[in-house]
Amino acid sequence: ELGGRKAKVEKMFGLMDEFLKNDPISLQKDILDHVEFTVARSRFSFDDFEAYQALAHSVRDRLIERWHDTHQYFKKKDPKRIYFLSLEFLMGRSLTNSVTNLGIQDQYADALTQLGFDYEVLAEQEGDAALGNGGLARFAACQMDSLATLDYPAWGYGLRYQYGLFRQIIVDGFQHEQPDFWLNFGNPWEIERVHVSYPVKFYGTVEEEVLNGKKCKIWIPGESVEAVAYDNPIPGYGTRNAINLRLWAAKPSDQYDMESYTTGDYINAIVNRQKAETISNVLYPDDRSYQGKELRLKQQYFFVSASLQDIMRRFKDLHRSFDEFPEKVALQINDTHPSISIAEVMRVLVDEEHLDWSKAWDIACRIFSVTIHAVQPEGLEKIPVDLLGSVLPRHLEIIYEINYRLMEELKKSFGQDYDKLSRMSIIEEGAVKSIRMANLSLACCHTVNGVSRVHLETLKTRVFKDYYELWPQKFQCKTNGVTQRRWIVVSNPSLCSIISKWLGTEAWIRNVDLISGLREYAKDPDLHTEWKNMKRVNKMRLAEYIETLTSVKVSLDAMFDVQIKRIHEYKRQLLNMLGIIHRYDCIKNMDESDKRRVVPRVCIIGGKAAPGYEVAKKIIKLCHAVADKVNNDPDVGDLLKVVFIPDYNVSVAELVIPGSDLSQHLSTAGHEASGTGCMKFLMNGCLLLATADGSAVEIAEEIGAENMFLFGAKVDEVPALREKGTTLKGSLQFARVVRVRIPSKVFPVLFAISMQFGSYVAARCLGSKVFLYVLGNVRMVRDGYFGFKDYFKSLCDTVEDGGDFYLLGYDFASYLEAQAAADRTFVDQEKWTQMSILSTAGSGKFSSDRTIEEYAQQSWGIEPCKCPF
Ligand code: GL9
Repeated sequence: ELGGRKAKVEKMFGLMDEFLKNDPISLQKDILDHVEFTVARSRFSFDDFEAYQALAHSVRDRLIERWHDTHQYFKKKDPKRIYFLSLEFLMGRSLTNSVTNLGIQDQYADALTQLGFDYEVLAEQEGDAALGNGGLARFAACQMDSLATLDYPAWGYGLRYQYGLFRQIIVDGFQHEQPDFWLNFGNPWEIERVHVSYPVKFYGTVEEEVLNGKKCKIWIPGESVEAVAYDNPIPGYGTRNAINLRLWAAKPSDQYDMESYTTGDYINAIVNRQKAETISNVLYPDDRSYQGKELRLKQQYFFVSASLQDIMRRFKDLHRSFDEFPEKVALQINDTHPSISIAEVMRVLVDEEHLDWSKAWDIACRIFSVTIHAVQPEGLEKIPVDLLGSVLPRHLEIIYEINYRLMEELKKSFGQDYDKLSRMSIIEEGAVKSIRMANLSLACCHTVNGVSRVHLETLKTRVFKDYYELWPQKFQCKTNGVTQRRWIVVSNPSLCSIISKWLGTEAWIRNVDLISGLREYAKDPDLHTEWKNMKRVNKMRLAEYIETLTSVKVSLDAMFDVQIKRIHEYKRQLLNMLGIIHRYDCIKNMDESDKRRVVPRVCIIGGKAAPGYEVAKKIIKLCHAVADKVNNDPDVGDLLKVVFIPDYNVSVAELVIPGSDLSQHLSTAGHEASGTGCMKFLMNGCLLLATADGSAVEIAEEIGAENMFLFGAKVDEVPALREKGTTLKGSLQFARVVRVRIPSKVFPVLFAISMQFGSYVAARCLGSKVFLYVLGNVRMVRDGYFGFKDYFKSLCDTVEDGGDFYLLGYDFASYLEAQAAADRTFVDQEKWTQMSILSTAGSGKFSSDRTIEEYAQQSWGIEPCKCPF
């Protein structure tokens, strides 16, 4: 009977078109079908949002088609697969990215025009999928794009949060958080897989059992929650491959609370069942400090357990023995968040598959690799032993066993060096006994990756020094990258055409090294004209956006100077603010002839502060307080505008980055593991003003330090500067701005003297005059010049009384110099444009395609598996 059905289906297929058609008529028909049958509106009456939904569904059909073929092909070829485990993916919008990667954007635009719709308008209807906090999560999304494009047999696994990262709204200049219930209007980009579901267990006890005369442990769980798969196809560019990002949602399981049913408490049993869903409800919005939260641990184990069941099922479909597991499976742990998977693999192999411990451990060590995204040891996750023991009792035992064996091995190398042993132990003793998840990863993973060269160095010499000395070969540098598909092709189509035109090919979209070919034309006046026009049009779009959101009108002739990223003390948005205050103060002190020489600026800041991060929230308020004063000061006019862009997210970045002239990356050296925003700006030809930190060091090598504005203390100078305890305190007695004319030869002497007395002096030429500034800007904030005196006090203390841990005082002078250099260069538009072209031309290394190739070859040992067209 089965055979008969197969024959009928094959006959049917013979009648169908081989693939969905992509000519404008077929697309229109498909869109209208979806209006009528998916969105269930009349094809004679539907609005923009409904049109977007229908459009999205027609794209989704095309994605599914490729996605099926890809997975069938993977199944047939059975290559080694990479499974990318990440608690966060920041996908943003999918529509334009999908049609671009499918190569049918023009056809869709035509089809819609013929239906009387504008593609751009419909694309704006889509909300952002913000299932992540920031850089780490967006990097995961860029990597998925590269994995698909480079035809790697890859799967992403994560959590399908119902609430993404909070929406930021600004009320009177203060940040407020609102829930992001992003699934409210449906999500056409996912496919619900009701049949792909696995039970995930929690709590309970561990018991001993005798099996075939051997003692074994079994876990008797106390709670079971069902994990249901939602698949998100990820199309590659210029290939038929579309890979899968599988996100898990928690659903109550029938076995959730058997007890209450049997005792007849029906209503309570149902209410309790519902609690299961809370596991995947909400993304933790603090990017670093969620230590010790039970729900967080449950989220981690929930997605890890479901993913591993899925991976093992797929493996067992084709293979009998786990001996082959490492030849078929590579598991990538994105930061320490999914590292409980190491204990889970051991539990499954030992308790369920009955492998010997050492055999199981050997397998685990061959499949896992980890990437660390943090710099500070405090950023590494620790789980209190009591918590782990209650939620995952068997896993705690397993971790103890791993640690016991590790310590025995270490004793062979280090003898009785108990200090070292206790530093390297997976278990941290102390007031709260905890599991160090990073050490668990280090003990097991064959590769430990840093995200930039500077970062790897920090891992080797500070954070994981002991481990590095023991296993140097494990440590590798994989400098981050971003996908040029989203960050140029999708978000800056005019730049994309210029690049393709001048290179005479679109091949750079898949092979980004070719982009260096632009260097040859860096001085070409025709290219300059096109480049400047492109920038101006993008600035216009951004200016309109700014005006709609903030009612501030900005001049297109001004330099658009941008700092967008999470608000963090180490990222030093406060340094930017002090620079702006300083600029404002200078302008206020100028006469008309001086003013004519000032380069007008629009200072744009955007970013979210973690809801519980008070200092960061004060910085946001300061931006607004300064903006209020500056933007309404008739003495200033267009010379300076300050704009805070609310609710920064991926889509906002796609709009802002192409429209900016200068971007700021101000982290205190040694604090930004990599930074990826800077790479997006670089690709878009925005000049960088940056400290020598994270990936900026490598950017300088690629484009030449002379093509960016570098400033500030170097990584290896920072500890000594902190030691000296330099603070801003000394400078407070001084006036705000002292205007004197002095010959520039005297500057170094003045700097030296001022350092002696613990104050900071900056000198700068503006117009015909030389100014000598003594840093008193903090004092202006403290004295209430911008209002909210009491509120800002503690913020001022962080730089004045708090020891200035992030060295704002020390770096201020060189920051101002870098800013002055940017001003001087901007006046020379030819020079600026040339530097801008050289930035884009030098951005090739910072494609996530390069990053993924390095991971594939050096860590995962996987080969491309290209689905034939
Ligand atoms: C981060 C680092 O801080 C960044 O420097 C790095 O570029 C990215 C990606 O590797 O990872 N680690 C981290 O926790 N975040 C990062 O951005 N924070 C967020 O994702 C909010």
